[in-house]
Amino acid sequence: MAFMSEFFAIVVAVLSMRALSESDFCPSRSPVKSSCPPEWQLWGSACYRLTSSKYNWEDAKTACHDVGGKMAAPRSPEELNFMVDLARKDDSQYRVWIACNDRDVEGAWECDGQEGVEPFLEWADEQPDNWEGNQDCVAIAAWHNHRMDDGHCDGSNRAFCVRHAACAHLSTQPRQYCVSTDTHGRILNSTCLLDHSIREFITKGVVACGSACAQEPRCRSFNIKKTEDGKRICQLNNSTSSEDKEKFQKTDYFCTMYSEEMCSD
Ligand SMILES: [Ca+2]
Ligand SMILES: [Ca+2]
Repeated sequence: MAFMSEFFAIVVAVLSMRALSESDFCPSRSPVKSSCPPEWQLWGSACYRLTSSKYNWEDAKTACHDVGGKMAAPRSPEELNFMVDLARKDDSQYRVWIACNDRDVEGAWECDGQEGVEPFLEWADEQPDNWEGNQDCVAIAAWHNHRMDDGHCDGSNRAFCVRHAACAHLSTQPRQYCVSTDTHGRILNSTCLLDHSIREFITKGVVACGSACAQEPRCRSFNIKKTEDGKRICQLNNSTSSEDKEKFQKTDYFCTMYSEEMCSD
């Protein structure tokens, strides 16, 4: 019960929290703006850029990782149009890799980030043609009317990279944290973001841990872990559960995560 009363205290005093449904997406009217590092362009809640050099498809994936992102695949006509404009500004005759391929099974297209759904594919006329029986990697090209073409994976092109935008909170506003709940609004106990700790220490509770996170510029979320002897460990994380879904896991000890809201726009 002590834990619960702290939770309610935090709602009133420090952090305007909202119950969320199996997500740490926290819509809020507080002023938040998305921002991108230099050389990246903001669209929605993500940042996009082209690699500065040309690579084969596999190396292009690495090049995107090296600049802090991953190779991008558009998920909607609007996103495709944004990416086309980005490439066009740079080179009117562009041909740029996206993160789609049919290397495993010919004709079965997979796009990174679109698992479990039908991939978004806008093929150019007469594409995909698997030319010479060996075209398994997808590019968008000016020459193909700004639509998709399957190409030889060892061909050399620039690539689209994408990364999350940072949420920049206006300085007068307190930083906000959301707690994930199940569909009934119950707090998801024993679910935490693992392997992202910047530092950890024994804490009095949620308010103290939340304040420590608010004062640490790299902190994006925090875990409260209860040890067997009843101590509470505050763990400051440099990521959120939406940025690393795989590491947002059930634990076999008492653990709750509070996450900085994601930018809604
Ligand atoms: Ca193919
Ligand atoms: Ca082709």
